[in-house]
Amino acid sequence: MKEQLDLLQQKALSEIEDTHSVKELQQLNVTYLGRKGSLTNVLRGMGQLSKEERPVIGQLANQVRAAIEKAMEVKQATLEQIELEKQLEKETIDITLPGRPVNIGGAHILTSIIEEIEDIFIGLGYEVREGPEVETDYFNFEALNLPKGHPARDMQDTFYITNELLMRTHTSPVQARTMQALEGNRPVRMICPGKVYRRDNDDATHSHQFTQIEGLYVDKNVRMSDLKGTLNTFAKKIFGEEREIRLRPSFFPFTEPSVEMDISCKVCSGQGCSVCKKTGWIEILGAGMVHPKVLTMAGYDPDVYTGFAFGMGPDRIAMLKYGIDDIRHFYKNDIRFLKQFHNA
Ligand code: 2NM
Repeated sequence: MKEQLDLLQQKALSEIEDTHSVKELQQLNVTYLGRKGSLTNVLRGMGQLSKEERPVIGQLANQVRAAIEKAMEVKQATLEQIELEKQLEKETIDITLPGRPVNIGGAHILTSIIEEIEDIFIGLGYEVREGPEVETDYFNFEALNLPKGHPARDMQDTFYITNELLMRTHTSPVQARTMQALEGNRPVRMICPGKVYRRDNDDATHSHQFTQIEGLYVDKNVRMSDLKGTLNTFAKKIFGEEREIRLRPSFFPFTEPSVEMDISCKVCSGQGCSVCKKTGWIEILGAGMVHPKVLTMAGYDPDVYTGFAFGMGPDRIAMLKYGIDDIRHFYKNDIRFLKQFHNA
């Protein structure tokens, strides 16, 4: 029996030595030391031993078990170390690889152009004001000298919500609200940027929703020459110092007299090309002296206060400035279009 145990130990130690994985080692543990393992098997023969032999063999068996366990422990540590090293090698990070690009967003081109226009007028002493996109009939039309029955109030042009509520068709109601809030006894110098809505079939030059910036300057002794000087300064700042302006007579219900302003064509420098339709001039905004009725309705005495107002479309200005040929590009949110302006 002693030989049996010696043999078993030898065999076990050599097999342990030959294992290549923790899994194999666990298998050996079962084979030699398990409940149905080789060592248990040998010890089953203890019954046939004499009284004297039994403790000797028992002690030897314990030594064999201890030796096998110790060998397994050592081997297990070695194997675990090897497996860890293999895993670490497999999982190394190559810090020289290029990083993944991080896509940083940017302002929408219309936001940028609106901010640029705001900055110009802030520099001229104007404040920026905003108002609701859902407006009352009164502020969108009535207060701007567009009484009921006026053709510009046509159902065809306006998104009505109820008889009295509608989507604003321009941003001038913000100016009517501002004047009213100042109660007719303080000067006003403001611009109001924002979204406006018109019932229109979308095409390259029309959108049912677009942007507007309107401006208003009311004080004692405000004259047409102030309007011209202000808009000339604006045109040169936004389109370039070499641009000329011209004013043509026009009509708006809320101003009298009314004008439209053109800038000289940059493409052909006034020679006439397809952009300016061979005229050498490009229309960019409408303006005029605030109608006495509008001042009166807002609580200002037109014999004491006068003012000028203007309105422009940032969509159109951005299209001219950057040669964009379709207004719908602004509202599709195609990143290939938008990102062209992120360094503009
Ligand atoms: C335009 C053209 C001319 C305008 C008038 C007013 C107000 F509120 F003072 F009456 N705001 N904006 C105006 C004047 C707008 O857009 C083409």
